[in-house]
Amino acid sequence: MIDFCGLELSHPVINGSGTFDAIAARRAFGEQLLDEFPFSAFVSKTITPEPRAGNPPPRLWETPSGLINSIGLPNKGLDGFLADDLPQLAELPVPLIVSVMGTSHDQFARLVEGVGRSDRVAALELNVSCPNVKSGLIVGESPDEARSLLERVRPLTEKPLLVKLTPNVADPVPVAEAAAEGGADAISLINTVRAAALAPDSGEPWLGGGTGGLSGPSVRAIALAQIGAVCSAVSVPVVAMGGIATGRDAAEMIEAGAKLVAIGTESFRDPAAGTRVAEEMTGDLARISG
Ligand code: RRO
Repeated sequence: MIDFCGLELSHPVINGSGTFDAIAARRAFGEQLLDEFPFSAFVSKTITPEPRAGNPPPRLWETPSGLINSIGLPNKGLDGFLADDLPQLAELPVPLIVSVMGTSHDQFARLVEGVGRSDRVAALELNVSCPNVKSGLIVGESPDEARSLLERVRPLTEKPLLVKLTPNVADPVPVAEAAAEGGADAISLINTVRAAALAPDSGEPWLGGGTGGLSGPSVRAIALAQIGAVCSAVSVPVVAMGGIATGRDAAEMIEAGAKLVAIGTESFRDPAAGTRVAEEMTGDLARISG
């Protein structure tokens, strides 16, 4: 068992927010999903206070070694999530971490209070790093903003607060340090790397949202560098994500100092990737650390 902010996890592999739809997966795979759930904790798709339709299509573009998304945060809003999704996610056999995003401190506060009071929720992740929504708030890019957001929401729940950071800064370390000083219990990184794709025929932007965020194997080396730097700087646990597809990839993140790893884009290719990576990484860790 791994202790992560007081949560007892059976192995170190969780999912990256928004990359595994557990409700749809249960419809597709039935009760087998619950018997063989690929992650040791489940992170929900990010929710906002009010419902959102998301960005116009197309929303995806495949690169030679990655995926650009411009999903734009479609979700049912806080009330819809609490009424429809939360009861279903609470049936998963692992602790539930709910990801939230607001465009102001007040919105974050409403989400933390609303989600935090449910005893079905084990922890919250503050998404301060979505590349596809013009939030008007630069929390994830500014240490001062990160600290003041945490100071505002920290008193509103006793549950662990993770903060998901963006790689779209020169250096994520000062933002991670400020979030930890403000009361974050853990840091997760990286979110997607800002990216663009042009339609082959017209040369116009392909994605309905204009630009998007790149994930998958192409970002793993960037993630490894940023995660290593953040792990050296903060004492709170770090959840590492960014292009992890094999046990070896995961083991390198643990060697860099991460406590947990998260699988994102690889789950679209292999829905059982979480289980596979958890099995593979034990041997890879032994080999790496000699
Ligand atoms: O929904 C999205 O477009 C999205 C989000 Br909220 C995020 O945090 N990261 C991402 O790549 N896409």
